[in-house]
Amino acid sequence: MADLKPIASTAVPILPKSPVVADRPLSTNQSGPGGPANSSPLNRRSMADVDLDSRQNKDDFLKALGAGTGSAGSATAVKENVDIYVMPKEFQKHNRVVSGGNKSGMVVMVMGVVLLLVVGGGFYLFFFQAETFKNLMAAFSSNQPANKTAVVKPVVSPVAPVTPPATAETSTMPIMSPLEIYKAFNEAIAVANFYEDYYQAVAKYGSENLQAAVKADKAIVELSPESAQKKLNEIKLNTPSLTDAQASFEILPDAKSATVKYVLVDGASSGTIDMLLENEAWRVNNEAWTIKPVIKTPEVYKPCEDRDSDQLCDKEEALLGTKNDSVDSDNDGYSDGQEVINLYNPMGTNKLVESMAINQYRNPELAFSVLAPTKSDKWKPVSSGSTEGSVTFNSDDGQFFQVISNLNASKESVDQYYLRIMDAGSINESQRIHGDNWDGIWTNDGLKVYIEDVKKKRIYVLQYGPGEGKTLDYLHLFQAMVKSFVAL
Ligand SMILES: [Ca+2]
Ligand SMILES: [Ca+2]
Repeated sequence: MADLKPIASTAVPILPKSPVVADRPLSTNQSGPGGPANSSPLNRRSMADVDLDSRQNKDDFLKALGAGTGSAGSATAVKENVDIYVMPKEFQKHNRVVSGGNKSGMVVMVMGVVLLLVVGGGFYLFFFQAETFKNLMAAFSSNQPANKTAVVKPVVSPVAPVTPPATAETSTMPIMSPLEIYKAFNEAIAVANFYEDYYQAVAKYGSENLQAAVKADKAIVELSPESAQKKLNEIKLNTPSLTDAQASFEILPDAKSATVKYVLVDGASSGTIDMLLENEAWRVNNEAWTIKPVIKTPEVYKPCEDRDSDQLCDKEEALLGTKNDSVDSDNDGYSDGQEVINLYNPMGTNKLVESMAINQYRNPELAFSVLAPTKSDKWKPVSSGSTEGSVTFNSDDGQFFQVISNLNASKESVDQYYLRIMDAGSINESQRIHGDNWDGIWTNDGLKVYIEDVKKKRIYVLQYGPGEGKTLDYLHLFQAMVKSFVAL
């Protein structure tokens, strides 16, 4: 039986060691084509699987196989060719348990159906009732009682909270304090160019009493533009700028009037303003100022940077495209400054209006035309008024040129006008300037000129504002603008 050893050594010990006799052969491999009906790998066993250590069992086994032939040799032949199919013990046992459990099967089926319903319901909630699903999940996670989780919260759309409608009382309460109202009134006066601007400020912020007083004045004040201007100047002079002033206000016990108090930075000037509550808003009724006399010192302006000393500032050269290190940028024998003041283009043979920054600005309503740097997007004109009014050309660095145009109903001469407005005693000949159809007078600081057309229809004021920097960066362009002025 030594020839069986190699076979045994290659056997795969899948199945439990047990006496072969315990596993009854279910069938043999004698049935020819088609093979055994029950040949699944689970229960397929061969001779190799037989426990060869148990000689007695093996011999019995072989004897049983070889019973038909009656010889040991035929038994050996059989062992080479026969497969034995056995159902493993555990499997047989297991099958016995299952086959006997019809009741358990029913329980499993019912549980399956219940599970299916639960899972299906969950899917439905998740996909079609997302809000409810979230609420349920939130309720579960916060361990709320079941009856609370069933409450579906209303869906809140993400819109701004609705503010309750204001009651009649709050909607008519004054929004600005007496101090804020007076401040706005004071600022409106500070930026007023014409008496009409002051009149509008009173209409907006003044009490009925103040409005009536100003209305009575208006007819007299507006007899001529000069008298209106003079009145405005007077008002502006008597209404100090409130920068750095200390201010406070007090609403009086009747709740219908208030007092605003100012102490100016000089410590000696102060103001008391009476305010009244009219039509549910604070109004300026009366103001009284004690103003310390100011000794006027002429404004000090710094000359501009002019690196090549050609009478054209560096900023002007940048605007016009000339060289700030060359006196004669276009090399035609005339200096840059000379060309600009005589209205020629310092970068070519043409007139100044051909320059890259200069336009001919015309305003038929205000009846004038000038050369202005509006071809450059750094300078923008702002117009106000129609028959009378002003145009301001603002630079992007806080400086401006301005032309004011007033009707001259009383045919006042420009000399009279100048002497009256400037409160001056005389005019130097050096102050005079003339155009093709106008006569003008420069102020002594060289930043303003009063112009009258030869028909005395209008008085124009042209002025240059160097801004906070107080540097005369565009003085030559302003002088050129004045020179180019035409009364229409
Ligand atoms: Ca220069
Ligand atoms: Ca030149």
